[in-house]
Amino acid sequence: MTGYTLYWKAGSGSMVVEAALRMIGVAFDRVEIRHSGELQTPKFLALNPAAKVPVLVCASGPVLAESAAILLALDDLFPETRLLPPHGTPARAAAVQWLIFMAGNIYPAALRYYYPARHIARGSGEAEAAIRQQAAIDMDRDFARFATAVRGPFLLGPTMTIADVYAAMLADWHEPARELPEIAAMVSHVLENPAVSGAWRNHGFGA
Ligand SMILES: N[C@@H](CCC(=O)N[C@@H](CS)C(=O)NCC(=O)O)C(=O)O
Repeated sequence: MTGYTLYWKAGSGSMVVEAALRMIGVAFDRVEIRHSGELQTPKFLALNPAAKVPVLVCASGPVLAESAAILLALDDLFPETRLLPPHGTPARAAAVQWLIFMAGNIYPAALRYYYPARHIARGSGEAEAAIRQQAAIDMDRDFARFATAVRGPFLLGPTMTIADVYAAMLADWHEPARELPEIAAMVSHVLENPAVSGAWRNHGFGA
């Protein structure tokens, strides 16, 4: 047993956490969630009552959920990896701002797009189609906002941060985002990193 256990699901947001762990180079165990029912077991709900992956269990005690929060915690634990720029710098503030923007806007829109029935009390085919349509519009708008901030090829210029990996992950869920030149260039550069491409393949991204 290692110091970290990642609960992960193919195609899910646990990809960016696995990429971060691989970038850090720390050993970790992996527990695969194969279907949503496994998230509803008492054992899993004790880890994350929200019944969602990713979850990162640290042998030292903490159980972490919420993708952006896990990445910030890993950056605090392993600052030498530079998942994010150093504390107190304007570059870090910008990277964290966009990381939170994506986690708070684009990720939830992707969930509305793929699981519209979960976002309406009494669904109908028409209502769910409307939710999907609006979610796609929201993602188009928010990726366009993000793209204007990208210096190229990465958000902050020549140096990749975990915010770029997060953006690439979300873009894999929303094909129109990859038509934006800034995002297309970012995704291809992000995938040149072997740690990221390993996690990407493991999670079945790019299929
Ligand atoms: N805000 C959460 C969202 C996590 C989330 O919604 N994860 C999805 C997979 S991408 C999930 O576990 N859904 C439950 C399910 O598939 O039943 C985060 O950033 O970690």
